[in-house]
Amino acid sequence: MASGQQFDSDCITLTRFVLAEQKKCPSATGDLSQLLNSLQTAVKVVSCAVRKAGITQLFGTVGETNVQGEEVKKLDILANELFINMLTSSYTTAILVSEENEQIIQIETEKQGKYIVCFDPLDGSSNIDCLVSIGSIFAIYRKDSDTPPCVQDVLQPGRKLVAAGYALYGSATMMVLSTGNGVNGFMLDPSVGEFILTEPNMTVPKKGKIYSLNEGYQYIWDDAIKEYVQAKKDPSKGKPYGARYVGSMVADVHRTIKYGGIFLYPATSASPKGKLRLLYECIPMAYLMEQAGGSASNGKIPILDIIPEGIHQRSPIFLGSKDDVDEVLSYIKKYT
Ligand code: P6P
Repeated sequence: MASGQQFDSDCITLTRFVLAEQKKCPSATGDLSQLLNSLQTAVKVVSCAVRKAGITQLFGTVGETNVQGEEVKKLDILANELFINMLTSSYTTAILVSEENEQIIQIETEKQGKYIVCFDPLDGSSNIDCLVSIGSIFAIYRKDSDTPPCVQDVLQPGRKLVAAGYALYGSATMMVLSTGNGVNGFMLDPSVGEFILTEPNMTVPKKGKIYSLNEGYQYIWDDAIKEYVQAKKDPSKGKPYGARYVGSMVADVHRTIKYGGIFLYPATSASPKGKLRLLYECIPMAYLMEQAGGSASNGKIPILDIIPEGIHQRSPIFLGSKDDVDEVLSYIKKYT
């Protein structure tokens, strides 16, 4: 929209894009468009709050811990309330699942719609106070049953997703979204308050030159991961990869889509099921990665084929360029 003093009188805003996608689908009712517009309102307010956090005393903790046993930061609370309130008042959702809430959130009958949204309202919150990029992640399913909303409605594999996306609060704020026809990136123009299509048809390179995982756990990785990571550094096995790790999944995944390579959060002896949560971290990121031409696995099967058994279930995850994911899976296969 506004670049320097130039204005694009026909720029594609996220709202326009979503409406155009809706018009491509004759059976569409507009509910998904309404849901995504409510989501982007929540993201805009979170973005504003993140950028003012230091000034408005939103840094720091509220002295509580969430269902994951992690310290809850003030921005976490605000982000969670925004997502819940904006989605509830969109009249398009029946159930919400939040990283911050132990139980599912059932929408009151008079406001119920047909969608289920699983979200991490502010992922990477341990990075808030040091100004490292953080993000929001969401996954949208259709409620298939005509029985009253219950947790069973939520436990759907990623293959049944309607849409998924994330917001990255980095040097700029960007929403990256897929509704099943590829991946598109929308940069927030804060002077206008609109998300503008700046990265159409995002595609992950087939092979990359970056590996991304927390090397602090090296001594508690499985042998396959130890051998794979060692190989990425060994000049006798080809040009060594670069190492990059932000510690915010949204930032690490966004870089992986843009530049290629692989993001790994493997199981360790300390976290035998991995750390990242299946419903609102692994599945939406795996969906986006596959839509962008990459792949995502738990080390045995594609993430999108996993049937969730619990709303806060964790999973190992290996995602990124197809060739890089295939390579790490070949190491894992050697040890099974
Ligand atoms: P570790 C942030 O806390 C998070 O949930 C993800 O955003 C990130 O990828 C991961 O945990 C970082 O975990 O164990 O490396 O600090």
